Amino acid sequence: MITVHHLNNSRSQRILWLLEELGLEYDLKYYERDPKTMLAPASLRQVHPLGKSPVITDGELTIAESGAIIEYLIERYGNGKLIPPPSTPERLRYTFWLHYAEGSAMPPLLLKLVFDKIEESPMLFLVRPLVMVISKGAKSSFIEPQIKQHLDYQEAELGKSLWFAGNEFTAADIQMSFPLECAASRAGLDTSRPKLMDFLKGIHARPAYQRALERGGAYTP
Ligand SMILES: N[C@@H](CCC(=O)N[C@@H](CS)C(=O)NCC(=O)O)C(=O)O
Repeated sequence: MITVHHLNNSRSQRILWLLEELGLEYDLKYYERDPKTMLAPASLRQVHPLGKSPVITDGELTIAESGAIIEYLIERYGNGKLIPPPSTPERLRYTFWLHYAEGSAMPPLLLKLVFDKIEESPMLFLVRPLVMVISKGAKSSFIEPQIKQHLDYQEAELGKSLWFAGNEFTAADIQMSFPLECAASRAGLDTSRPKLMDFLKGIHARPAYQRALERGGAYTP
């Protein structure tokens, strides 16, 4: 039996969604973030040394990293679903987006989150102006232009087909959901990029997405 070690408000929501799309049975083990640090509890390190979510177990196997988990589930249980046929242009696009989501789209979004948190955190009155100058400088000179470049690129790509890998919905769309949801909630993704907003509307309406939310609990990335 597949067990998903699920951290609230996290990337593991994507794995629940994938399992629901594939119609597979799975067990769910819940972990709660520390409300102050937002880190996962130490108990998650007993499942995998990195202590990050998602991580799944399946029999003797323990698999971490969203992209690797998606590849495993699709290959082992997918029966050809949610993946374009091999040696097609769509398959190459699928592989690209599967890696791009965590490898390229997430890093600037994560940097923005870190700098936003720094700006909000309590600090000595005298050091605040200096911290603000450094943080705002990093955001305006590097982080925000990077986010814009990625969102522009994603918007243009969704102008070429209905979904990221082509005209069929695939697991690459599931993988891309998290950076887009993060961008919409805290990095300025809005209706000025209609294709991306339609993408979000489309995935949120999917019954499997809704079922995953019911099982996973509150989700506000
Ligand atoms: N690239 C990894 C990222 C894993 C990751 O950082 N997960 C976050 C949740 S979204 C986490 O576990 N955070 C809690 C912590 O770092 O303690 C993946 O896609 O699986």
